[in-house]
Amino acid sequence: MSDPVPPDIAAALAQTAERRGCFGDPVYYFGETASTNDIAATLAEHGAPEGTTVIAARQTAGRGRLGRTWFSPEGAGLYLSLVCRNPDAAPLLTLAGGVAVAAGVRAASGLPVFIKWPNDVVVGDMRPRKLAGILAEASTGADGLQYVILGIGINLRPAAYPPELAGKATSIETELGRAADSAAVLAETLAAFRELVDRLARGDRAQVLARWRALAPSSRGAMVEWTTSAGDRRGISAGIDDEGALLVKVGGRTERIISGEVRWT
Ligand code: BT5
Repeated sequence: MSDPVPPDIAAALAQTAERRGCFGDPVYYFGETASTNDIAATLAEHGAPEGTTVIAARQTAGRGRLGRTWFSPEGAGLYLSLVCRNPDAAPLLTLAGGVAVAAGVRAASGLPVFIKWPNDVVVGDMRPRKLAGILAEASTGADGLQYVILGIGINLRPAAYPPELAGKATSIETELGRAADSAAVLAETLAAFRELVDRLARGDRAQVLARWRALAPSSRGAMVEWTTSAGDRRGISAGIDDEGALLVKVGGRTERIISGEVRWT
């Protein structure tokens, strides 16, 4: 059983109903849950439509990629997951999620945030601090893709981050020096996401990629390092290709990185 949707969220969703389309409709709100991605996946298994949204005030087992933890204390962040079913949009959903969060945060707060490949929303150029993260989890069946759950965590207010996040994590309020309107951040993110997914569904990848590239200056010309089974490698970032892979110049060659961890050095 879900909890009542807080009035500020209900009001912001009502105000943006036309722009956000199916995203945020229906919405399920929980005071506490293990992970909103798990609830959204269970709902999707039971036929929940595209746009179904799960929001929690806190998560007890929020997760990132590759088994990592997403620190999700009460009141400090927005924790939400979206059910996405359009197979044409699926390949670039993570990138679209990053653009949507960046656009939503900018529209609702004015804070100039950027994207760090593949899915970090950050503040600051030289020493980027992470403000938000995106986790796309796909479920495939015999007929191909069934759904993708797009999980989004956005830090709104300062929190007692664990020591390993000190200096690496930040929040909208920390950066702006004033409170963020969390309901507006949510509603603007959903509206931006809807526009991007509509474009992908029409086969228009170019605009989504162009917006991502414009928000991700560090994806070009930065020194990066990554680990392969053959050891550490270094190169200069050279943008993303049309599938969203990071291109890196190593000597005279260009390598294509599709997953794993890249370190900006
Ligand atoms: C991500 O993973 O950045 C994806 C985060 C997705 C979280 C949302 S919240 C709603 C939904 N439900 C879930 O259970 N998850 C999604 P990744 O790129 O692997 O980054 C994880 C790393 O970010 C951690 O290892 C920490 O270093 C750092 N981190 C953890 N919590 C953070 C926070 N609140 N703010 C900034 N950095 C954090």
